Amino acid sequence: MTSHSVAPSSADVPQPWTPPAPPADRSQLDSEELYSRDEIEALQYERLRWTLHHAYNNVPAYKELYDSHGVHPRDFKQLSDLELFPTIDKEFLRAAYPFKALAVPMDQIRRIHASSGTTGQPTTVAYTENDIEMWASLVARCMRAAGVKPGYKVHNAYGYGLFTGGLGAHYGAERLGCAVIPMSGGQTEKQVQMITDFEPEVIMCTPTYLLALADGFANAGIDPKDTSLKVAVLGAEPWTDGMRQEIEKLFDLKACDIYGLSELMGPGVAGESVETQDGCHIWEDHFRPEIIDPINENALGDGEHGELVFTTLTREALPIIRFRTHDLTSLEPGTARPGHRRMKRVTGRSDDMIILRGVNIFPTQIEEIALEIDTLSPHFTLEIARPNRMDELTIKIERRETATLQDAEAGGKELQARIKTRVGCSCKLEIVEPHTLARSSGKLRRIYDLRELND
Ligand code: DLL
Repeated sequence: MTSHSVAPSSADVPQPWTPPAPPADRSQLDSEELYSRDEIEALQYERLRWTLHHAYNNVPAYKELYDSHGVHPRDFKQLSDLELFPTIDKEFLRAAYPFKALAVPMDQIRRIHASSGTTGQPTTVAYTENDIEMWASLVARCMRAAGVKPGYKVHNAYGYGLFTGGLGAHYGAERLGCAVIPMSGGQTEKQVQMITDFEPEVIMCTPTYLLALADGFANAGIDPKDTSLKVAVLGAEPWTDGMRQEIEKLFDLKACDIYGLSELMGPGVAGESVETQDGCHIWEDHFRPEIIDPINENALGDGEHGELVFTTLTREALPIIRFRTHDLTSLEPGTARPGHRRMKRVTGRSDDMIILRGVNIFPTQIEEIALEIDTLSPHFTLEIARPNRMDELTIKIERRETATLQDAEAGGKELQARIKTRVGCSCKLEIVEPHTLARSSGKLRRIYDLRELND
């Protein structure tokens, strides 16, 4: 039997994080948001020591992993020593399914979610009371940074249920002092009605679902610009600045990014500030990010593009140490919150990348280029097929309603040419009529791999 304890065994190791009471004025920043880089790193050091001991003492899988690599939490003497500890990935959590990675006994668990499992068997995500409080306060931070104010009404169209999006956003909005409308995903006509009747200032959903909602408004004869919405807090899938401009123009609102993943907590690991709109600040008082080369795992410096790896600093139920996210991005100095580093927009997941005759392609690259061409819409899919033993990529893209087919075809040629020069691959193109491609109901699937059908 493992003896579980949230407090570490060695007297020399710092105590776990305890949540502060919510401030009387909820529009105020948390004090940690204003910490300097030095203060953040000092806090990270203390919290990492706690996390390493907590995981080693209470989760046999971490103990086995570290013992087999000949490392011990005592070896952590400065921040850079984190690299001594091996990385983990989804496999580590799958092997511990359902509850073997928990570092506290079940009577301290208050919530259990599961990761979406789109890439295989689901993994468990569990929270203590403090974990839920931390999560709510970080989502509230992201919302406040995005321009949401206490007293606003929030239409929450992230999916409720095992997915962390719905309940994560919900608790954050309440924590900020907002009135939440727990709409969940889907039922677009109903969403249009609720937004029209309840007049929320804020919408939270995936960027592609907001595009689907714009269609829903148009079908109801309503210009999305005439809705009450002023702020959109969008995430859960990669999107581009071109998409932000599209959405801001369509709805006449400000759109900010929110990033997170279930394994770490859910939404709210990082959030974008409306003043700068220059990428998400990672809340480094609770998460320590690193960037590594996805092939050889070598550490990469700030500004270098690679795979994002995260360590939780305060999570009690499920401490996560050096988790490989497969998300590709870079770390940049903080701006609106100078002590916390920013992450550039995620270009994509390494497992969402199309490799076409040796060239790596992400849907975000296509999105960025398509949105530069004013006869083409943001609605497209990518089909990969192997008709004659050679991989072929076909982009199906809807013309804009305002463009003729002829103009859209000229735009399509331009798209192919720009993809050739900027991404380095040739592709086929099909212009399709408006409203013919499937719309998003949450995370949008853009890639259809038909190669197995051709083999
Ligand atoms: O998608 C959590 C979330 C919910 C984030 C609502 C933001 C808003 P998972 O289902 O575990 O959790 O998926 C996590 O989604 O590793 C990224 O690949 C992708 N992702 C999430 N947010 C962003 C974003 C939620 N803002 C995976 N930009 C992550 C790009 C994102 N990709």
